[in-house]
Amino acid sequence: MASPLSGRIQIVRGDITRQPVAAIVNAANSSLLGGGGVDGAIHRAGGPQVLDECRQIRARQGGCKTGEAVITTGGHLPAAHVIHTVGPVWNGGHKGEPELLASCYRNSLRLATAGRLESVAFPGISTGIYGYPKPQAAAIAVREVRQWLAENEFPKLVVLVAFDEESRRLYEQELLG
Ligand code: AR6
Repeated sequence: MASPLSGRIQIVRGDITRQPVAAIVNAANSSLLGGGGVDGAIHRAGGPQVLDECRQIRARQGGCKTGEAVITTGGHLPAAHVIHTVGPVWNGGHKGEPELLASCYRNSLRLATAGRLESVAFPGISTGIYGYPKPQAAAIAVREVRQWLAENEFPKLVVLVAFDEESRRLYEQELLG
């Protein structure tokens, strides 16, 4: 039987900067000043307004801790907002990484719910430069999104963006399993 939530979670293979959603999530670092990977791509596509708001948040609260999230405009992106969250660096898995990664998803979704945002797209937080194994990260992403959607009316839709085929397959397995 199809889960009642199945229509509210989508898997898309592609570039998160192109997603026509209310908010995209950025896999940032605690400085909030940009970096490589998806962070670099989002700042390039979003333009100076995104960085400027990140700087203002940094001046106010000193950046963003691992597991937490902040929200800015989307600048030139199709998405109106960017939710910046800081994933854990993988360090073998016994340094609180699973809990911190779960917090990234929950705190990002909390901002989306608070803003009554219709749709949010996530990249595989921590699964690039930060080295989190993709299978474990996909399991946490799907578990946290499912649980959040079961308990909240917003966002109506969560898009899990897979940058490569392996990630797409892992999300699909988790969603069907
Ligand atoms: N669209 C969707 N997914 C992407 C894109 C894209 N345009 N580009 C990369 N990915 P990473 P992290 C995938 O390294 O591991 C930055 O320097 C990528 O294949 O961007 O959380 C920050 O400033 C991978 O699966 O983020 C931090 O210092 C996933 O996005 C650090 O990297 C995340 O890869 C954060 O590392």
